Amino acid sequence: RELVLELRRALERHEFDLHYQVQTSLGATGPRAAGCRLDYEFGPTEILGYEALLRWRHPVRGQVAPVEFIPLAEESGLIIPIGEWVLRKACRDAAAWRQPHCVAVNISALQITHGDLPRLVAQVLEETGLAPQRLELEVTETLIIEDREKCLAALTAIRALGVTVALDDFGTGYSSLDTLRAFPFNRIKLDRSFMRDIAASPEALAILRAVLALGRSLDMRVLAEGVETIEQLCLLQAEDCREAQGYLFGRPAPLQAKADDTPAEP
Ligand code: G
Ligand code: G
Ligand code: MN
Ligand code: NA
Repeated sequence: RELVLELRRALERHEFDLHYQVQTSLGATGPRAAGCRLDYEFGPTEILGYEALLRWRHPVRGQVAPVEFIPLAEESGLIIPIGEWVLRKACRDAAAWRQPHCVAVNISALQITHGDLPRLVAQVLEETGLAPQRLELEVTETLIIEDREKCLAALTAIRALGVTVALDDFGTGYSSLDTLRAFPFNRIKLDRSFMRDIAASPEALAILRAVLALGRSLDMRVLAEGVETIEQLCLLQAEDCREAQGYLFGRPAPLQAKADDTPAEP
């Protein structure tokens, strides 16, 4: 396809960019739901980190959505050089932030099955001077089923560097409890489909509770994705969920060179 050829050139033409979305703590000092408004004063203790999200500014088509080009990049193998660019750029950006917030980077299966990801991560950390504790890699379960053995070895080696690992989009696709048992995740990111239904659906709420309990007993943090409303935030606080991400706290946006590293609202 034509788009694949253009994707191939996009790296050298500097058409990629990273946007960042804040991940927040809902603990005692985090943002709280006060009545029906958000008590919305971020300080450094409330921000857990920022997730890096890839953006492609196509010269003619304009912004192309990741859902359109990431599958193409994966099929064509281009996700390997693109993913390397993302990792390097995210670590370089984070190393320059004035606050030592964490940065979370999404990883595709091919980067593990067809590359030496632990070596790349070690190399990029050394190059950029970013402390390993400030980097988190987000993987999905579809990645793990590609090659379970290689994935386990790679994630274990990456953890040994001091980098943390999150299971992304948990509760969709091929999630299995065995993966949680066997893999060294620091964090579970509960898929945003559960947030969408949570106020209306007793089942979604029951699943949130079960995942929070699972996280507590496996010693993994649980982050709720896709939080858009105060009502959802209230529910999370009532359930003692400690971490969240979503449009309520901030949309993915380019980072401004501000003291608090808060992305600008688009
Ligand atoms: O903003 P949002 O439309 O960015 O992202 C859509 C999807 O694209 C998400 O599932 C996200 O995980 C994925 N994605 C965004 N950036 C990257 C990236 O740098 N690498 C990979 N592999 N996936 C990404
Ligand atoms: O799959 P992953 O979780 O990495 O992808 C993050 C995706 O979720 C991005 O496309 C991002 O733009 C999107 N996203 C982030 N917060 C929200 C939200 O509150 N609501 C919805 N609908 N999408 C969100
Ligand atoms: Mn993610
Ligand atoms: Na996700």
